[in-house]
Amino acid sequence: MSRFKAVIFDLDGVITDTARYHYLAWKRLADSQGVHFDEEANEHLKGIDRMGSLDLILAGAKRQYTPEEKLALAHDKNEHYKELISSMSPADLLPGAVQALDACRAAGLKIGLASVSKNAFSVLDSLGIRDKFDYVVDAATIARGKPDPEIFLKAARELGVAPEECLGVEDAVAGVASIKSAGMFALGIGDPAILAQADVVIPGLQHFQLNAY
Ligand code: B16
Ligand code: MG
Repeated sequence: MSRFKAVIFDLDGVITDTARYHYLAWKRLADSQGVHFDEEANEHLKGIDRMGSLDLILAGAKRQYTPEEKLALAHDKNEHYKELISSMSPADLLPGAVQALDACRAAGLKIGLASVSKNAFSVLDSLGIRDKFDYVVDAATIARGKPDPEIFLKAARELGVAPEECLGVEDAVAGVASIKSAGMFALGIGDPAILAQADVVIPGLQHFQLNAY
């Protein structure tokens, strides 16, 4: 028995490792603009939406960009990213991801997905797991990205479950903050020193144990 009625998962970094592809696409863009960008800087972009990520990268640029230029750069990055993820398959599921989803289903819990990625539906299809979710938030309908609680609250509302009965699963600092300000229990995936705000942190979903939280 679990004390939760729903589990709401993040996608990138929790179910599959698209962070690498985001990094490669942002790196090419940063290089083209003469802006320094490395894997450490990329850590700060995790869970941050596309335009927010671009603003963080361009903060290191020598000049100002017009809104039109920014849209064009974000578009180019996304085209490159889509090219990179086009060959994804079920082999790109992180260890334990399917087992965790199936354990939630077997326990009778609702399952939601709260990704700010506008590519989330196509990634789910490539991974072959779209039908494992009762509700997937459409990132295009979200006004405020993580760390705002909006996306997790929307998932809970659509699943018909009160926030305090939801378990949120996240790999990003901004994502954990989003879960906590939504009033949910936060399971962090990664390093406890980085995800200090999470209630519990595990290294990956292969360590997911629903009844332990
Ligand atoms: P897109 P998540 C986030 O997904 C990523 O962590 C973040 O790096 C990315 O910039 C964001 O999605 C937007 O993605 O450009 O595809 O719309 O972690 O919320 O699943
Ligand atoms: Mg993530």
